[in-house]
Amino acid sequence: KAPTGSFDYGDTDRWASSYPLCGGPMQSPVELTATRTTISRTPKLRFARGLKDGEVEVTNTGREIKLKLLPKNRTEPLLELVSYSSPMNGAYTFAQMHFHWGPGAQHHGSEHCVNDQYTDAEAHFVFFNSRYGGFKEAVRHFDGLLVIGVMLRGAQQPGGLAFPTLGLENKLDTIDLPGNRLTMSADLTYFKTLLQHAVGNFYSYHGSLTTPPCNPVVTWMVAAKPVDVSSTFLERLRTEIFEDADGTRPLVNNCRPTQGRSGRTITKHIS
Ligand code: BO1
Ligand code: ZN
Repeated sequence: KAPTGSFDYGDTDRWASSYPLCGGPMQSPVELTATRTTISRTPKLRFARGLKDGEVEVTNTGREIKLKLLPKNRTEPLLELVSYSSPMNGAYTFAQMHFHWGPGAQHHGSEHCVNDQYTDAEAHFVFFNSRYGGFKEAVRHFDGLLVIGVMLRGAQQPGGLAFPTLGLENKLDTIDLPGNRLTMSADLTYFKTLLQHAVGNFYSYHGSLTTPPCNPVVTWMVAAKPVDVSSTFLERLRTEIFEDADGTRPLVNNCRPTQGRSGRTITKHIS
């Protein structure tokens, strides 16, 4: 048995031998298509608490780049999303955001596939159900987590709604190796705009964490439309961020292949 926390993207079919849940039903990601999909008119989602200026902690975990918000007063969630209709049916508190990306060129880097399209990368905004008070307790419940996925498309000159990199491109050298982290202050208002876009038209289904231990406790909401991100930024993620302490293996291809849908309902929500 592999040590806790150890898994390999070259070997996704064997995750289940160390993490049984990864071989179970209701796994993520999946292919999301407009056909064989239920359409639902969904009331606009509300943010109970919003993002303002804040301190952000950015970590190279060796698997991904992860962003956390650092609240000044730890009892106050910095971002809470509320909806009393399906698929959320409650309030969810923001935990962290991270990216998945590919090796570039002809290879995709998103985990989900929307309308037969993979994109260069995918951002995940991870929330836990506020009724469970924290992530650890939430992963023990069917309705414990909400992850909002935003498909990212590399663009020379991002137009329209572009992904906010928060000035991270000037600081990548400090998080090149796993375990490295930095704290920076950032204007987070644009994240709210992006999330507002994502929760306008989206696909939802019940799935899992896309990494071990693959708990099938995630309400997935994936934005129907991809968002642009600078292709230079993506290329720098692929070449300047490493998965090993020696800085010899670039961190690329941290995306799990799509999993069987096996009878699950996918709903397309239109606001
Ligand atoms: S994902 O959004 O399905 N790719 C995903 C996969 C794994 C996690 C989160 C989201 N992992 C968990 C860790 C916890 C940690 C939590 C919040 O993220 O297993 O230890 O507390 O950062
Ligand atoms: Zn993810």
